[in-house]
Amino acid sequence: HPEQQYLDLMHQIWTSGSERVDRTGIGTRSVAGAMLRFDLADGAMPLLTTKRVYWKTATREMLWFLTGETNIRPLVLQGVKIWNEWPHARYVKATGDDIALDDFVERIADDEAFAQKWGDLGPVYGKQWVDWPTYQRREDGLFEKGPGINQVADVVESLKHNPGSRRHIIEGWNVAEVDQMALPPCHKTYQFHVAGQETGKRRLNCMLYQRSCDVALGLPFNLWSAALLNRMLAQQTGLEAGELIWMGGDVHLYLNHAHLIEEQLSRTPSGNPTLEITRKPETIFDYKIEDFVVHDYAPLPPIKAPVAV
Ligand code: UFP
Repeated sequence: HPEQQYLDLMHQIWTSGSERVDRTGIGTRSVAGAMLRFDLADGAMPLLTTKRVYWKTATREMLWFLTGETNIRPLVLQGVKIWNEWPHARYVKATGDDIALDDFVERIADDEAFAQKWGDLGPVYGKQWVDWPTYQRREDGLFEKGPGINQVADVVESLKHNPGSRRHIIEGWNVAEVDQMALPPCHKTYQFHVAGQETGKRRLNCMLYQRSCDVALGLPFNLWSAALLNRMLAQQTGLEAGELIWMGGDVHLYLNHAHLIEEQLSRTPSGNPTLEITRKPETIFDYKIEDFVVHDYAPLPPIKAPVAV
């Protein structure tokens, strides 16, 4: 079963990873460098079955990236909670107001001005993907802001018109801006590759380089999202989905996820869930959550664990 790769990686890190103190203070076991490969043919998706993965949440996040939005409010209004901890922590630190997370999030939902001030994550994925900043030199020698670069739209164009290119890249790691981001990008580089040009059955492969990976909580989402992005791009460019090749840099398990890890490693994958996209939207930016239907997904129950902030 393709999911066995994930479980093997988890097992390997847990049994032989090097233990270290990390930024969050929780501690991890970690390995350097790992690779997973998933065939996406016929609708197949890397959607874990050994615990329920909330693929709709991950899909809403992906659609939010594609809008270029970096404020958590649109996610909050859809009930997506995954980014809430960061603005909350920032608010508590900046104001000394010891507001509970739930109350903070309610305020983000109810008070647009408050959300504008405190709900933004800085120039994270969405901003870099569709509006990477540029600078132009004016006649007087000073620099002014130039038009942003939409990397996603550019990749759609290059896949259509120059499929053999080795430059189909979406990059999140803007060196000049990482220090303004609530969290520097983890899934930082996507590269696309069109195979099978000679056979007429052309497939779109996606390689993702993830610099830092929480294997228990982050990776199930990151795999789904990368495969999803590949499917949408394939649909938009008239290609079949090929393979997802995931590469991790610092690939780790948090020490306070022991119960999750032990439970999940005792479980067996089952079935092969598939994704159906029910409509072909006009552009890569026009997908709606209703366009996605998952078939044959009968996972084992979710396993809760705290996210390291
Ligand atoms: N992390 C992921 N995937 C994500 C995401 C975060 O695994 O999509 F946003 C994890 C990796 C790491 C932490 O445990 O969040 C980020 O911390 P750092 O920036 O110190 O690597």
